[in-house]
Amino acid sequence: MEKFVPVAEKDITRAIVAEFAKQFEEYVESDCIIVGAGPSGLMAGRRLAQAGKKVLIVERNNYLGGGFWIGGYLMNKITVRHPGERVLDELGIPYIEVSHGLFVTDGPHACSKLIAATCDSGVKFANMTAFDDLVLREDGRVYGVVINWTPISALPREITCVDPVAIESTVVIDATGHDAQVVKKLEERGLIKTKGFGAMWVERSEDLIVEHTGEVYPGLVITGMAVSTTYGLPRMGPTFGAMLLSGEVAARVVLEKLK
Ligand code: 48F
Repeated sequence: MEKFVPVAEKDITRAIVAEFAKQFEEYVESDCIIVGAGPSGLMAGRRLAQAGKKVLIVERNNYLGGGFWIGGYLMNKITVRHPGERVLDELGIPYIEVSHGLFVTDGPHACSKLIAATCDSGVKFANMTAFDDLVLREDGRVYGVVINWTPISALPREITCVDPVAIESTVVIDATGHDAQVVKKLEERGLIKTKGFGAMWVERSEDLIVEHTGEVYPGLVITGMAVSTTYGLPRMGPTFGAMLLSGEVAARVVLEKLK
């Protein structure tokens, strides 16, 4: 059997540190920072990177994919309504049509393919990294985000006093799902008023979320369930076509702004 090449422990450590530092420094400034690696954030990132843009996705969890892994009710099945299956076709995700225009696929298969496709497009990730705040200037525009390692917030206050750092981008996308965490930072400062998502009404919600996806404040675009929370749209439950298509719309809005 072929043996592994001899490498010292210190060389492995050096490789990790050097490559992390190189990427981190490069992505201190990018075209677009997306907060949240759920289906809408991944889709937006993929479309932007496909258009040649420099994109960093900040994700507080170790795993990427948000709610796209397990779909509804911990049952590992993802539903998508027409025309969302266009994205499943593009990514080579197998699915079945259970009734006219209603498709079902396996969460792990769909999610892993979307993550891989997003990586393939050139998007970079800062996972285990939590969005903490926005970078705002007097001109009333968003210039970036303040981030910290996720474990910092889990440690007792008395043993942690770790200042966060800021990274900049021309545009920021809030793809943090129901919590709309980025938009909420504007609300805390009285710059915007969110309505909180409404009661479930799937027939209305998917179209409304895609229609309302866009710039909510200069330099800040919203996508996915953050749109629902911001505008008080009905919640949509365990169906995902609107998340994928909303991500595409967000990318189009950002590309327009980057022109
Ligand atoms: O929740 P999530 O999947 O958002 P989405 O893309 O899709 C919503 C659906 O999954 C589902 C639904 C529709 O079918 O109702 O819920 O709108 O992904 C949001 C991601 O953002 C991350 C979070 O861990 C998740 O992966 N996130 C949330 N807050 C922060 C964050 C934060 N402060 N910093 C970094 N990441």
